[in-house]
Amino acid sequence: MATFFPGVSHTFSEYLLVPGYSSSECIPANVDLKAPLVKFRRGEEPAITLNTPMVSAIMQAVSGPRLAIALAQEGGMSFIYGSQTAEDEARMIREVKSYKAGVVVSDSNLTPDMTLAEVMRLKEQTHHSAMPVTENGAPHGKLLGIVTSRDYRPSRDPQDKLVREFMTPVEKVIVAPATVNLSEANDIIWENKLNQLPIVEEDGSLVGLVFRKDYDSHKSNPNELLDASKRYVVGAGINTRDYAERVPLLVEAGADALCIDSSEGYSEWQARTLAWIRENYGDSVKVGAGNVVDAEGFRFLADAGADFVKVGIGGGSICITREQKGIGRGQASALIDVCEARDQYFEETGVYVPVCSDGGIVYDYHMTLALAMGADFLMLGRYFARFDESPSERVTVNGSYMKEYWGEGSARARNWARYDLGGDKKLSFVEGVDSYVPYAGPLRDGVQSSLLKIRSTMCNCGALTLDELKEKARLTLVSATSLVEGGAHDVVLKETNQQVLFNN
Ligand code: RVP
Repeated sequence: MATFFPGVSHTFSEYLLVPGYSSSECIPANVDLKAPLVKFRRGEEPAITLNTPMVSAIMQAVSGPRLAIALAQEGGMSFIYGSQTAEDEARMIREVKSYKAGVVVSDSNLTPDMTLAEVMRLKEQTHHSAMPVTENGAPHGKLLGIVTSRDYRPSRDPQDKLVREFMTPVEKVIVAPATVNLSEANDIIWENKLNQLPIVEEDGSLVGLVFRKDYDSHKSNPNELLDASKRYVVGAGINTRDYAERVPLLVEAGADALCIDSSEGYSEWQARTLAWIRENYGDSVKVGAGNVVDAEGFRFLADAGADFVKVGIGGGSICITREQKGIGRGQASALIDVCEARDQYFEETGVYVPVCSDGGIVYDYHMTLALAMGADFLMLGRYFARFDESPSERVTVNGSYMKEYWGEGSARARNWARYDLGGDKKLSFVEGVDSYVPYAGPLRDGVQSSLLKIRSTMCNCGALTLDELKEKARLTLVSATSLVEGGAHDVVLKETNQQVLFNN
């Protein structure tokens, strides 16, 4: 006879936190959001601790190098998507690891043969007023000059005027060598009254640009997540098929942690992948596994050697696995069950295996709920896809700014290796959709606003750390009618409010 899980399976929106006593110490500024990323023994420290308990989803529409850098600056971590060649994924890891804080790799590069009309079009797309000119237009090509808005008059100059005719040639540009540090670069900027300073290698190839405005923002990244060599921390997705070729390239590129990306992780494929990594790298390579939705799945992966375990099947905003296959579980119930199993495992073995709640976070308060239910950190897709730094272009749909967001199981992603039933396209069917999400501006503003809400709710629960939140949180299930009571009701909303609610 089949096993029936007791009770109903619930999700985040069905819960609320009941406030507890908060002392005068409990103010958002005193809240510490540090969280373990990987397993550790009782009394020891984890090898990687997040400063912000957020990681970005292993997805083409979410985790590219630009978002990885922006998120590490806020204390979280990205897992670069694995649904690309191992070489391309390793290149993205290298891009994050070699990123010099404050040095921007330009995404609007010109060639000398481009016309003023093309420059204007690029400027409109990227909003960048300073554009380097390189030999072949590549971000790290040989620097030939620079174009800023002082170099042309858009309404007077002919539209077919060539960049080579109006750029400031490299001989007249103040540049700094790649060995310069950020503080020295800043001094050069100030002494010469520059807005930007190109950094070049000895052979003249462009490393990137330091902008006057960015120096100050770098100085104000007190939360940034750095490795021992002061490089940004970044992770990478892997699958259960080509790990023998992919893992060495990612490790070589400097990935700080790996994560098996799969829709369902309670499988022999995952155990084999973990075993291979342990045989070849011992504990030096950190690797998470998943996804599971119950205690049995957790224990299987913890015993198999996972450094963290990811929870969630079918709760992702773009995910239709539950509709297509009828597998999954309400995210809150799955999470509560797995976190209980983690605590029991810790009791028994003295090894704490962190749990990541993956998918289904819609409102900021869902983040606090997930952390209160026991999650050590959260994986978010839709949330990060909305920001400037996600890989997709911003588009206008029905008069509103949107970003594109598609599932790794959608036809668009072509990520058949994510499904462990042989990784063969012929054996697969779509489990995800292609969609738009409302554009939400720079990651930094969005994350800081979400963290403020988390901190403030934690204070209402009398918790100054995530461990305290887990211990002190008091959760209650809510009825469908009290859900209605919780939103604005029985009033006619003005448009300004609707915009605020829409952008949440
Ligand atoms: P969300 O944050 O709700 O957008 O969910 C993101 C998560 O959804 C991912 O981390 C992953 O677990 C899951 N996902 C990604 N692609 C698909 C799919 O195509 N079904 N699901």
